[in-house]
Amino acid sequence: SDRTLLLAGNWKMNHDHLEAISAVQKLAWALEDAKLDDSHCEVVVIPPFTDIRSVQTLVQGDKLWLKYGAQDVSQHAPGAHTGEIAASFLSRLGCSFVVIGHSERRADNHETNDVVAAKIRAALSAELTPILCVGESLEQRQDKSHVEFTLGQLDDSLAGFDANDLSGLVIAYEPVWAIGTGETATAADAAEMASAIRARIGEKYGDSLAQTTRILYGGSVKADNVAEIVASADVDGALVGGASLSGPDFAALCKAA
Ligand code: G2H
Repeated sequence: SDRTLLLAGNWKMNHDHLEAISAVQKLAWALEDAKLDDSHCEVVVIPPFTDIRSVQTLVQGDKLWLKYGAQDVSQHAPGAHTGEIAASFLSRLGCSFVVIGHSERRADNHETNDVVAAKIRAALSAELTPILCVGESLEQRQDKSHVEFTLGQLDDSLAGFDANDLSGLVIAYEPVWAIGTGETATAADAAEMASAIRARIGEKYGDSLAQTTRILYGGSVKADNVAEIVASADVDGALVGGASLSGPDFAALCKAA
């Protein structure tokens, strides 16, 4: 496809700001050693909020080609919302992307599809690219309601938007049962859901958005399974947790993709 391969490293709650500097520096060196550049893929690191300023300083200071983003964003505009982080703050720190609706936040922080939709709206208004996460539980996979459930999450998370709003949107299909468990969906499972998601985007927003939307797979992606996963026509990259924490490991994964 014409879509640029996207490899996004979601660090989750790992690495403080000092560890972040070292991890990004090592990633940059390893990407250089592997002779990778942005003609092969887009590489994104997604650290905790407290690391972002340090990552910005390093990326801009050393003119690194990798991009960075945040793991969450407030749905609110700046104001009286204790503990929240506004989308405009993230874009001012040079963030390109923001993960929205990760299953860990849906589970731990009771994020509903309505909240996810509001966060997407906030991100878009600050010119951040949302990485919208959707995906089913093990129970839903077993009773075969996984496609219906995941497309329902997609519909509800995108309620109220039109095709113009959503240009550039990234969707990550992350089956909950494959996250951090060592269980990976098969490449065929990932391909099936990615093509169902693309078809649904096409039905609702038209073919042009369907063809430009990047769809990632996430859930225990590693250097030794990434190639098979991104070989599917509808899978445009990966959202990587554990295997993105070490710079050299993540660079190896990017090279293998
Ligand atoms: C899924 C993924 C990244 P991991 O959550 O978002 O994490 O690769 O550790 O399963």
